Amino acid sequence: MRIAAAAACLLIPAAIAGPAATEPPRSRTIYIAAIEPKGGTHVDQEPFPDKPLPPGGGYALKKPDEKGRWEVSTYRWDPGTIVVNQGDRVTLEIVGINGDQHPFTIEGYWISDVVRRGQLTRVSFTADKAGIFKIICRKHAPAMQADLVVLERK
Ligand SMILES: [Cu+2]
Repeated sequence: MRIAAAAACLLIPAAIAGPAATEPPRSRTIYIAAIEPKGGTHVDQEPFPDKPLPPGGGYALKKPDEKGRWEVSTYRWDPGTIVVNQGDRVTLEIVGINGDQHPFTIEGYWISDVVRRGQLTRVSFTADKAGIFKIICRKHAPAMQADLVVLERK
């Protein structure tokens, strides 16, 4: 009885696996921007944070200037989640808006290239592996990551 219950539990993850591809493979172009959201205020309104942000280039915390204004910023891929179906022919068209350059790798597909400000970088591939793959900027760790979600074709 106890063994049967344990076996049933082991079967559940397969039964509740994520969403699957529901349409035939097609070509998709996804438009992405490398951006740098920023915020700032004055020490009279909000004190400068007493804890540093993680190192790696993905976050920047500027100390108060001579007038007491301080700023925080991060680098992002926009959008941060990209969903395609397994078998799709995918083109990522990435424009550099903020930051001089973004050397990046798509984990699992092992595609690497560089995005430069004011330029388009296009990478094309067939999404033949299902799963969730990080698009990582190696210059702005840990924050500048997006998820490429490839829905399994069953
Ligand atoms: Cu970057």
